[in-house]
Amino acid sequence: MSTATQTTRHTAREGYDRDLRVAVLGVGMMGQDHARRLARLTKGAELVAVSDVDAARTDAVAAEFGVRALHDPLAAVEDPDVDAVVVATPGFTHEDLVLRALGAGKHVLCEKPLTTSPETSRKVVEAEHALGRRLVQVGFMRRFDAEHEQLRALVASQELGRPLFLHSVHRNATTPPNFSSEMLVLDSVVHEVDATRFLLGEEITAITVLRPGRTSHAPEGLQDPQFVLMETEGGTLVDVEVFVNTTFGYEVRTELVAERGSAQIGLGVGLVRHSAAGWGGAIAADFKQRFGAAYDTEFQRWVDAVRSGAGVDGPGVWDGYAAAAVCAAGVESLRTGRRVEVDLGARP
Ligand code: ISE
Repeated sequence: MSTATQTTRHTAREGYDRDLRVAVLGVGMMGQDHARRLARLTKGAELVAVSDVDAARTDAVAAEFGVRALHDPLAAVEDPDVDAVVVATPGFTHEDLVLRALGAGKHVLCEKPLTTSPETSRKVVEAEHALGRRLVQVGFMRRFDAEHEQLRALVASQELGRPLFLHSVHRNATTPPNFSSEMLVLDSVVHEVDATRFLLGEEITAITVLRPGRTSHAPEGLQDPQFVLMETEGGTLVDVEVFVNTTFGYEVRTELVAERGSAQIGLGVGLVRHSAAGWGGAIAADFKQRFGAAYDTEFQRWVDAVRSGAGVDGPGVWDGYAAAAVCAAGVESLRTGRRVEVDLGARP
């Protein structure tokens, strides 16, 4: 090709015909995992920088991957040598970072929550809408899990008829320090909210959060477990047992009950061993292990979508807003003990 006709596409609007230069903001447990993924696994992406409020951690992670250490995440968002950012900082920083990224025309993959309230998430929805193009994807990784995709396809095929119930279990071995009762809803049940919307293709219209007896393994003051009941616009009832100090492992299961049959995902039936000790298999230790492949797929599809010019391939700002609205209603129900209705308002 002659020089005169050569073009290099590299704008957020048109896509990229070179590797996408990505910065990871927040390199705690999840951000480090994503930095490793981008540096070692995701095709078409180049990890170029990391940033964290903890300067020593920023320097250590930057050195591990041989990339720039940027001590101010807002500067990283506006850096001309960064095309896209992964936001893995604490939730309360997301609003500012995502709005700045939109202002700078940068692509974003934002870990959940999109922001910490429905009002601020709505602001992000409006800001992206005003730009007229999709720049923000929200990190609900379950949508990239093969079993979740299969269950969604089964529902969509209507082979089993109308969905009547989803029965879900969400169990963690332990919680990090300072995990509050509200965080069971905001941090854990938020995935069930998105999974429900994904699996059924319907909005959630009401939520009730009940307080069963507490496990003795929960830190003082933590309401663990909780029992959540959600209602969808189509009349499906969704119950979730969320129990985050089981002490032994990570379990996420969902059973669909429909008019003509039922289907279950998350049984974790990998290797089944028989020995003098009995028979059985292994339980995943945590969500990084259980959903590792889903995160890998999520990142590859996001990078492919950004490079192609599509921008987003997965949950977007509306999904982040809907999850924030249902979870805020869930926190109100946890506090009052009452059923709380959810009204998302009009979608722009
Ligand atoms: C954690 O923040 C996650 O996002 C995990 O997927 C979830 O299972 C866990 O309960 C949360 O604390």
